Amino acid sequence: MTECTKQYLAVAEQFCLEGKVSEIAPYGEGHINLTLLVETDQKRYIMQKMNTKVFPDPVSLMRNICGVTEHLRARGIETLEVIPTKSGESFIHGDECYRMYAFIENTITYQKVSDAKVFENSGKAFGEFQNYLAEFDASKLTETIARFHDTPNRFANFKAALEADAFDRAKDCREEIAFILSHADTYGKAMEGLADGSLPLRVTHNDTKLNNILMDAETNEARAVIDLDTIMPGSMLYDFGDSIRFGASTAAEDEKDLSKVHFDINLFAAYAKGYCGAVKGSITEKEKELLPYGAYLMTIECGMRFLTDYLSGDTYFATKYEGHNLVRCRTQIRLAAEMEASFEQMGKIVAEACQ
Ligand code: ADP
Ligand code: GN1
Ligand code: MG
Repeated sequence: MTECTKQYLAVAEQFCLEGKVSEIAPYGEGHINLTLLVETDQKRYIMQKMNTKVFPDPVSLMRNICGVTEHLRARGIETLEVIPTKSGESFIHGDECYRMYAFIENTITYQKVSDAKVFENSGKAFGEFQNYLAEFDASKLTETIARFHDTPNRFANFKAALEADAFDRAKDCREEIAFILSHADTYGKAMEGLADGSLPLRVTHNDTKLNNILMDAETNEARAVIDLDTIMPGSMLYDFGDSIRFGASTAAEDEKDLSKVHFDINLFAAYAKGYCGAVKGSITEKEKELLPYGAYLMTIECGMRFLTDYLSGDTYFATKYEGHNLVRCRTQIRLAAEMEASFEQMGKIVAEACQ
């Protein structure tokens, strides 16, 4: 039994598992929760130590997840299965919070787009997911992170972190800071549209990166949308945009060699084909017009979030080395700049994909 297994065995045994636990090991590439693969002699599970600093109300969070997964399951859609604790709770609620999911077998999580078809399939699945959520009663949902994609507020947080410069790191990222500051007038369109009603408020996933969807290991078709922590009212621009931010890049989110990082318009087109094809029955003209902007917005917002975390001493995103958040910020800035220069082409692609 490994040290890791020993450390978490007592936790895992509090859940209704089939079989006897043989191994527990860290798993996946998520930036927020501590994810562990739990193996028994009969089945595999995913156990997560929930990040209660990021999600301060785990009770409401799990109520959201149980509600959404029941909604999906009732419609025959494959989704996360919450494994209850032996006392019948949906998670362990204590100084540390843990939850358990059935492992969704015969699937692959991609950290980078392997071919355009996979990305198109993920777009179709996120689009369909958007349609399923449209039937979900938003009043049953708690906002798990306040102002999650309120970019102007993210910008205010960034400026506060810069002002404080608590770790004396601003000197290492002058160029990145200048880029974020110089784009201040581009951050408001989504929030303004939601506020004046010209953009519909929908129930959205809000964290649609490629590793938050499981693809079938044999067919490469999407099997299940996962990481349901941030399902909240939001805009379609967020879901479309965040997928593009992560997937329509020629390199990983944390590629150090920026010469390898480019916005790939062909991958954008593949995703747009899948996503717009799925939502064309409900997407509005204004949303169509702003989807390219949504891609830019989610990218620059994420860049500013990475930079804010770097300036604040890396307390939000999991990092593997000092400077990891700065490296991530740089790729996002590079992508956002290239997207800005491609709005016209992106617009044509979206218009065509919506027909
Ligand atoms: P985080 O919020 O930290 O991103 P996720 O819920 O996205 O955590 O989980 C991290 C990774 O674990 C996913 O990218 C995926 O590879 C894997 N994973 C999570 N849940 C399951 C599951 N039920 N079955 C198979 N793999 C899973
Ligand atoms: C986080 O949880 P994960 O790793 O799927 C983050 C997203 C960011 C993303 C950047 C709750 O996603 O908002 O876009 O990292 N999730 C949360 O990779 O903040
Ligand atoms: Mg995730």
